Amino acid sequence: MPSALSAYVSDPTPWHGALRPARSWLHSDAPSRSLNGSWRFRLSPTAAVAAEFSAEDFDDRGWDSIPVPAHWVLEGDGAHGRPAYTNIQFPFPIDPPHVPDENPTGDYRRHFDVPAEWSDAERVVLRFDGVESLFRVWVNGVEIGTASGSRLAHEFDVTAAVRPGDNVVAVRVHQWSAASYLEDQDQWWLPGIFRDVTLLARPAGGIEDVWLRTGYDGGRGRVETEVTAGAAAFPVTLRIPELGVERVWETAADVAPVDVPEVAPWSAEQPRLYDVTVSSAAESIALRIGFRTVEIRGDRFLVNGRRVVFHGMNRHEAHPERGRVFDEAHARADLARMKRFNVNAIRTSHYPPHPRLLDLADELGFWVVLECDLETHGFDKVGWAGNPTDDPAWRAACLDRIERTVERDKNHPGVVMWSLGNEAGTGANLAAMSAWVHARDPERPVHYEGDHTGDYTDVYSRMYSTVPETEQIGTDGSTAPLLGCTPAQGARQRTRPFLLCEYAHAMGNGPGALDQYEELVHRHPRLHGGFVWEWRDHGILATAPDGTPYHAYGGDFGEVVHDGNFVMDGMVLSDDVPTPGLYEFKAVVQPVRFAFDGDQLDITNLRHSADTSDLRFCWRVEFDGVPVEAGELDTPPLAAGESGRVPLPAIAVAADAETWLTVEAVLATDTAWAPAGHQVATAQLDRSVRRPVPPVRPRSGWRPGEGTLTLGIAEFTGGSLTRLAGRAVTGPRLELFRAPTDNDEGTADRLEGSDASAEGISSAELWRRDGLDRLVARRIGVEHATDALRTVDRVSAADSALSVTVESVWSIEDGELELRVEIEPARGWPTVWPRIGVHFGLPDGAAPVDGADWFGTGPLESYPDSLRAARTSRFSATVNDLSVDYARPQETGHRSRFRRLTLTSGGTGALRIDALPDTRGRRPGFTLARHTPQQLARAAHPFELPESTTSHLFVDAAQHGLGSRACGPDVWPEFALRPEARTIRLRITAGD
Ligand code: IPT
Repeated sequence: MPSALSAYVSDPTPWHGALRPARSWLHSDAPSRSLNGSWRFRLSPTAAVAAEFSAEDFDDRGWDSIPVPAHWVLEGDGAHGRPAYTNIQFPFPIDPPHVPDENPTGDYRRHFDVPAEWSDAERVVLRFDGVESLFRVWVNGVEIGTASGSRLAHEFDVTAAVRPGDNVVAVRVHQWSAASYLEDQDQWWLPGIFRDVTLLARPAGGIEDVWLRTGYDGGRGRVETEVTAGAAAFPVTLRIPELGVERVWETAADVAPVDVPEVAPWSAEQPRLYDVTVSSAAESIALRIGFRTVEIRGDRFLVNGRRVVFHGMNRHEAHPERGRVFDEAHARADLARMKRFNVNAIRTSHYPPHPRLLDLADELGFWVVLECDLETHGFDKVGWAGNPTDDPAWRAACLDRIERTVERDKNHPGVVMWSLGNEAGTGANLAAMSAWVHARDPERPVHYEGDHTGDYTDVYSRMYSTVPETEQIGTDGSTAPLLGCTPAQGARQRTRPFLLCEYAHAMGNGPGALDQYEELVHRHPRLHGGFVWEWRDHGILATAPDGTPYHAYGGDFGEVVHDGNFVMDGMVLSDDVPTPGLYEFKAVVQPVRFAFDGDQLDITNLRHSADTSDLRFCWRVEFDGVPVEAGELDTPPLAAGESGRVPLPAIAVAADAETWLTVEAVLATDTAWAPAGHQVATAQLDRSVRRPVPPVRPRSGWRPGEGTLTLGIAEFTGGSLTRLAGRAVTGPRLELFRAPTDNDEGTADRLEGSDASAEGISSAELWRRDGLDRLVARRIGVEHATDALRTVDRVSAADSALSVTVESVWSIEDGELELRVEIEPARGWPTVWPRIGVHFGLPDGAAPVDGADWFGTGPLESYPDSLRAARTSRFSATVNDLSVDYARPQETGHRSRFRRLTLTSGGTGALRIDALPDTRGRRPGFTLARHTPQQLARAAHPFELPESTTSHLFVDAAQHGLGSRACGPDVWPEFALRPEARTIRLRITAGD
C-alpha cells in the first residue's frame, strides 16, 4: 500500500491548493521580498516521512542549512546525495505514474518577515521560479498547496496564512514524482529549490498581468495591449517615453492598439528595445518591447518580412558548481560569447530558462525558440506504451506546462517560436498543447520535432538528418521519403519552413561537416538553418582521489544506470573554454562572405536585415606568416542580402616565401558583446608563386649496414635513430591509431552516402579489432649508401595478417638531413584508418621540448572536415596549449598542412622540421603532445593520464575526418581516410 503520506507523488495532476493562474514574469514596483538565502534543511530517504516539520513551532535547530536557490545534491560535499546523469533512461522503474519508495525528500524551513504596511495588500503571493520535481508548501503551519513542473513558475496565494512580523514557511520537495516522467531530458537529475523564491505584495488596484504584442511593418510599429486587472486598476496608462506615447485607458474594454508612425524594428542583429511602463495608480510595470512581426508565408519563416536563418545553439542551463541555478553574470558572459562566435539563435532546450535569460536575449539579440518543460523520452524503451503525451490521464499536466511556459515569457520580442517540448513521442496531448498555443498566441508558430508528419505543428523540424536527406527536404519536387511520413505527408511537410532543432552533435572533438549544412541553407530557402547540439558541456566540478579537480560526468557519482560522457557534448567546455568546434562554427556561419576574383573582392552581406555600416574591412599581407603590409578597404555599406565588389590592393608577392592576403570584417565600434576590432568574418587568398619541390634523388650503391652511423645531425644504431642534433629521439615509427574521439566511438546508423563504417559498429571498435592501437614492427632490412641510410619494416598487429611496409630513407640533400618515409599498405585492410603518420619520441632531457612554433594552419587543431577556422600563418604554442582538454581524453591537437615546424624548449628552437609536399601537393599535419594515443585512449578523465616524461611528435600524411557519429552522420566519404600509400618527406635541421 502506498503511504497516504506520500500518495500525491504519483498524481499526474498534483497542483492543488491556492495556486494562482500563470502570468508573465514582470518587473513591477509593487513591494516584494526575496526569500533566497539560507534555509534550514533535512533530507530523508523516502517521501513517506511525517510532515510534522510544517508546524510553526517545530524545532529545526538540529537541521543543516542550505542555500536557496541550490540543488541539494550539489551542496554539503556529498552529505545530501549525489547528482545522477541519464540521457534517455529513466533512473527509476518505468511504472507510470509511480516512483520508487526510495525517493529523496528535502524538507526546507525558514522564517521571514512581513512588513506591517503589507496589510494594505490585496493579496500576498509566494512565488517559486523553479523546484525539482514536486513540492508542497506550508506557511505558519497552514497547508498552502502542491505543485510540479520543475522549470516553471508557480505562485501561491498565501494571504490568509501570513501575518505582519515573523512567519515560517516550510517546503517539502520530492526528487521523484509523476512529473519526473514528463521531465526525462538528457541532463543531470538535480533536485531542490533551484530558482528564486519571492514573496510579493499584490496591491489593491494592481495589474495582474500585461501582454504587449508588437508588430512592425515598413517603419510603422503597433502595440496591442492585453491588461489583466480588476476594475479598480483603471485608469491604466501605457507610456513609451522615447516615442512620445502616452495612452490612458479608462476601462479594460477601452484598451486599444497603439500605432506608432516611426519606429526602429527589433532583430537579433539590431536588438532595438523601447522602455515601456504600464501603470495603474497602485502599480507600475516596466517592460522593454521590440517591434517585430513574426509570420510564415508559404515555406518561409519571416520576421519583419525577411527570412530568418538560425545559426543557433541548444542551450541548457548548466554550471559546473551551481548546476541549473541561474547566475546572471555567468549567463550574460555566455550569451556575449555566443554573439562573438556568430551565434544568432537559441533553442531553450528543453525547458524555459530562468526568466532573466530572456531579458538578456532580447537585449543582446537572439532569435529564441522557447521550449516547454516536457520530455518523455524513456518511453521509447517500451515502444511508447503508456506515453503521457497520448494518455488522457496526463492531458491536464501537459496543458498546464505549456500554459505556464507561454504565459511566463510571452512578452519577449526575442521569442519567435514556441516549442512544445522534446522527444516526447507524439499524441493527442501534444496536439492539445498546440491548439492551446494557437488560440492564445496566433502569431508565433508552434514547433515540435516529434510531430514528424506535421499534424499539429507549423514548421517542419528534424534532428541530425544527414546532409543528403536535409538537401532532399529543401529540394522542390523531391519525392524522397521523409522520416515517418507517407508520400502525402512528406509533400505537406515540404510546403513548410524547415529547421534542424538539433544537428552537429558537438561531443568531444568535432563536429565535422558544419560547412556542408551551412551550404544547403543558401541553396534551398525552405531550409532555415538550425541549432547545434549543444552549447555547453555539463561537467560537474569534482575532485579526483589525488586532489586534482576535474569535470565529472555520468558514472562518476556511482549511479546505478547512467549515460557516461554523453552529457559532455558542448561547443564550450565545462569551464567556459570555447572548443575548436566553436571556432569552426563561427567561421562557417560568418554573416559576411568574401569571394576573390582576380584583383577584385566580392563581399556579400548575408545578414537578416542589418547593413554593414557597423563593420570596417581590413586587409593584410604575410610572407611565410610574417606580416609585411596592411590597410583598410574602402567599402560602402551593403544592405542585407546585397553584394558589392571592391578592388584588392596591389600587393608585393615574395619570391622565396608564401604570400597570403587576409581580409577581415571587424566591428567598427564597441558593442555590448565585443570591443571594436572584434573579427566578425575573414577569408584568405593564396598569392604565392609556385616554387619547385626538390625531386627525390635516385641513389645507388646500397649495401647491408649495421652498427652506428652519423648522417649530419642524425645518429643511428642498428639502423634506428638515436639522436638528432645531440638530443635523444626515437622513431620514426608508423602510427595508424588515434585516441578515438566520441564520434569515432559512435554507432549512430546514419550512413547514407558513406561506406566509411560498418552498421552498428563504431570505427574505434574496428580499429581495436584490427589492432591499430598495438602495432608491432619487424625490421626487414638496413642498408647504407653514401650519405644515406635505408630501413624497411613490416608493421602489423598480434593475431593479424594485415600489414604495412614502411621504408624510411635518411639522406643528406643540399647539405640538409632529409627523411623520406614511404608507407605501403599490403592488401586486405578492410576499414578506414584514423591516421597515416609517423611518431617520434623526444624524452625529456636537460632541455625538454615544451612548445612549437610553426608556419602552417592554425591557431587551433583542424581535421579534413573541420578546416574552415584554420588560417595559414605563423603560430606558436606550448605543448599543453596544443591539446584541448576534452572531458574524456581523445584525439586532439592535429595542425593540418604545416610547412615549417620548430620544436622549442623554453622558448628557444631545438629542432626545425620543414615538410615537403608530396607529388600531389599534399602537406602533412603535425601533433605535438605529452601523451601517446594509446595513453589517451586508456584514460576516462584527464586526471587518469600518467605522468609524462616525453614529448611526442606525430607527423601525419593524413587524418580521418571527424563527422558527428556520436549522434548523427558518420564522416563524409570525401573526408574518410581509406588505407592508402602515402609519402612523408621532411628536412630536419638543428635550432630554429
Ligand atoms: C537528442 C535529444 O533531443 C537531446 O536532448 C540530446 O539527448 C541529443 O539527442 C544527444 O546528445 S535525441 C537523440 C535520440 C537523437
